[in-house]
Amino acid sequence: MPESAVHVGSGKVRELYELVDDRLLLVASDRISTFDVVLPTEIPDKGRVLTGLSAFWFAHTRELVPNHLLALRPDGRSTECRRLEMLPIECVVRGYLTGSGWKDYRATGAVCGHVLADGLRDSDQLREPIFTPATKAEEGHDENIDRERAAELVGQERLDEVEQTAIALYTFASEYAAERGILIADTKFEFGLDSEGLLVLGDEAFTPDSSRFWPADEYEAGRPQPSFDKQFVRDYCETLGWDKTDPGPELPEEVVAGTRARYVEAFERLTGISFDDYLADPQVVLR
Ligand code: PZK
Repeated sequence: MPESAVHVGSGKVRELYELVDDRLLLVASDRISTFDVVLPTEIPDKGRVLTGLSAFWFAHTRELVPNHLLALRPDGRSTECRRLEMLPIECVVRGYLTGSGWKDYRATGAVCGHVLADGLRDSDQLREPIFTPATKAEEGHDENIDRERAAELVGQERLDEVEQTAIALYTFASEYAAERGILIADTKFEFGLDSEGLLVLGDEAFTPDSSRFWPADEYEAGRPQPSFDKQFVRDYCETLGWDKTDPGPELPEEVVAGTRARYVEAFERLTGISFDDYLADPQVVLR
């Protein structure tokens, strides 16, 4: 008897389907985006790397917070998830000052209501990680909000629980990753509530698409950092004089190969598992 799988959503590089019994199927494609544009060339196995990493982190953080992962399918790119009532905020944690955090700090000295020390530079590590929620934009960029606005959206008690949980997750994963040569500059979580109103981690966790991964051995504050995964793509695009509007350029094979190797390297460093072993049996990341 075939299983029904109605398509219910598209992300830039992922698809979401409805299964029976309040389960969802999340499928990660091999598409890659840069400068917010999805490129016409795929990176082979990128979706498997991200799915495997996310499943690895779900398995390793289940004592900190329950998550929506029910099963990892044999294709290595699809996961069955519990359907949740998603909270209407993006839950971002920053350990380093970059991206929109750096932009807001330069303009106001604060990020989402966190007034920071004077004189910070691009990519500086913060004294402690900060919770910087954002609204979920239908299109365009998410908008950073302060905790008062976030409390209006989810309630003060729930927000306190989300903040404490998000900081604990980031602290755990960033320490784990730093020991393996990868700095997690910042990361985005999406939380939901189960049928009993319990907080559950959804979406993806600590993938290079939901986080900024930096190579630790090249870290130097005061300038933008190279991206662990996408730097070859960005550098190539910068050589073209492309205006960064859709459609993006095709990637040459050496950029594809180099980028695939970086994704695989991130997977292997963080999980300690060979990517070939993952392809042979994705369940290895859950053990
Ligand atoms: C859910 N998204 C974003 C992700 C897409 C869209 N466990 C869940 N329960 C209910 N809803 C969602 C989830 C999760 N995860 C996530 N939208 C709804 C999203 C990936 C692909 F098309």
